Amino acid sequence: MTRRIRNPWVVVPAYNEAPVVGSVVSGIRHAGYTVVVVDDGSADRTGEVALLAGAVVLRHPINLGQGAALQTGIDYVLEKLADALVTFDADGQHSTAAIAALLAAIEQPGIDFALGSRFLTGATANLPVSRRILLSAAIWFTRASTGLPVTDTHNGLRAMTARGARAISLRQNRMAHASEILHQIAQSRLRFVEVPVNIEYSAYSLGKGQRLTDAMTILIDLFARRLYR
Ligand SMILES: Nc1nc2c(ncn2[C@@H]2O[C@H](COP(=O)(O)OP(=O)(O)O)[C@@H](O)[C@H]2O)c(=O)[nH]1
Ligand SMILES: [Mg+2]
Repeated sequence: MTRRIRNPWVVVPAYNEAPVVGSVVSGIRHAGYTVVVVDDGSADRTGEVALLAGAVVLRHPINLGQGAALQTGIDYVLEKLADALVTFDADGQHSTAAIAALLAAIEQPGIDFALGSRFLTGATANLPVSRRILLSAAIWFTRASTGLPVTDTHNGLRAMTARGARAISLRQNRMAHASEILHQIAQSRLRFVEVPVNIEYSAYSLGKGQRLTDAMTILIDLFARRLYR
């Protein structure tokens, strides 16, 4: 028997995404979902654009990083009695079709997390070679340190039940929160599945995605993990 999700929310962290966040929000709204955008201290009109497109908008007065933006969104939707949530990037890289697939995965009994993967059969991973190399290293480290047999680690597209969300408490800044989530999933002993998702690498997203310095930060954070365990 499957569980029935009644009140799913889509949580969108956004930092200076005014050119694209409007179409991202309206795509999610058209797919039938309630969405909260966490405007992470943007210097542009991200918050206004998201609001006009039909999102609930929360604002950080200063930029706190993607992990903090996600945690603000997670706390908010739990207060709104969401029974599930999907995390979704604001930069147009994610496809709204994935939302239903991820939610269907956590409707399976005993599954509290569905993690988007670019590297499962069914996904087309058209990512640039430099990203692929970077990700391979991150995936290798994360598998080794969490013991979770994941095929993708730094993918912002995921779903979790409210119970799963309550087991997550992000403290890592910048992009290191992606591996932090996996560590907390491992610690929670709740079950996860991976779901194939396609990620679009547009000129826009490549222009502002993670850079090599972020990758170094991720690797250093992975090594320093004992600090917060
Ligand atoms: N880079 C960055 N992204 C943030 C921040 N806060 C929120 N975000 C959002 O997090 C999402 C993922 O960021 P992105 O740079 O595209 O990462 P990538 O696609 O994993 O390389 C986007 O929707 C951003 O708008 C921040 O401080 N820095
Ligand atoms: Mg991106």
